[in-house]
Amino acid sequence: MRMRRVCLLMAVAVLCLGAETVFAQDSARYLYSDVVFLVDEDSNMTIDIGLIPNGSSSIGNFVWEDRDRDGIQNDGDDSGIEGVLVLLYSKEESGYQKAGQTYTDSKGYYLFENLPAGTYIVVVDRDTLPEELIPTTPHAPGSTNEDDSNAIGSTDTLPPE
Ligand SMILES: [Ca+2]
Ligand SMILES: [Ca+2]
Repeated sequence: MRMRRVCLLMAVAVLCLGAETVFAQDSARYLYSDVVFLVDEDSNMTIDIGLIPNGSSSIGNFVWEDRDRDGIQNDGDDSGIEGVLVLLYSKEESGYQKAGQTYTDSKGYYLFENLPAGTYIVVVDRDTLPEELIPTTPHAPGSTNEDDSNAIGSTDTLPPE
């Protein structure tokens, strides 16, 4: 009699697991497992929570001193600027929200990885730049996306509008 009941409950558990596979894709706060049935003095050490990065996209790349003032990254391997605070903002329904921050490395490079698809703005904190430097020409004539500058504006308030 007892065995028959367990079989029925296991069938219900399988049904629940199928439904929860769908829920696992949303962004709600709490993750929960499939149903676990324990009898007296039982032990189940197989309930594990697997996680993956929320996205496979990335944004970078370079903060540099445009020594010849042409708006193009052609200023030598030592033109990158280290230690610049770079902030990432993601566009949400309520406006831009901070999504991360990092510092440029010793060569002037920065990278935000494992991002979900979306709309973003990269922000540089000028307080972390050498004082004498101002932005060069963005999207300069003769440049490409790979070697141009993307600093198109400035603001005293965050998030940017
Ligand atoms: Ca240049
Ligand atoms: Ca660029």
